[in-house]
Amino acid sequence: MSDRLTSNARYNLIIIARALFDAMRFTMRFIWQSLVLSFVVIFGSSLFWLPVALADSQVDEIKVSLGNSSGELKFFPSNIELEAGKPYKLLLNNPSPEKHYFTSKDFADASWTRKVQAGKVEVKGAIHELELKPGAEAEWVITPMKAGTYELHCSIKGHAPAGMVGEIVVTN
Ligand SMILES: [Cu+2]
Repeated sequence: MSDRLTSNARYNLIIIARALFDAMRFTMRFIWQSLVLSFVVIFGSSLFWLPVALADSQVDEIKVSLGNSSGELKFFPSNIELEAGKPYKLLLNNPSPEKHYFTSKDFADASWTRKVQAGKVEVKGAIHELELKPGAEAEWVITPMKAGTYELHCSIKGHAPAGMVGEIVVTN
């Protein structure tokens, strides 16, 4: 009699242990599945947003030629449209046979210059105008900070009256 009870009790213990084990396994599987799911959701959404983040970090490049190879005294283009608060890389070049200036003091004052690179030289400090010799190129990384219409000209004598002027329009 006592032997049967003991074996019954042992049997019950095994049942309980197995039930506990099953419950634990179920819980572990549930936790794993939730982990994998949240992993997929988090990574999936970050992959989805990645191109947006990359696009935001890209700087718009704007090419401006000072004069042209046939010696016209103009900026190409002469009208530059920018958005305030957005960074730009102004790629200036001089394809003409003579020296020109990119002069826009008020625009420079209303903007934040990150760097100016000309040749292999990086220029720091306040920039109001850039001198480009024939064939020269310069890179001006700038963020306009204030909306407005700013005049642009070449400060070589006679060039502005001959038409070497332009406008930089900054909108909000
Ligand atoms: Cu000029």
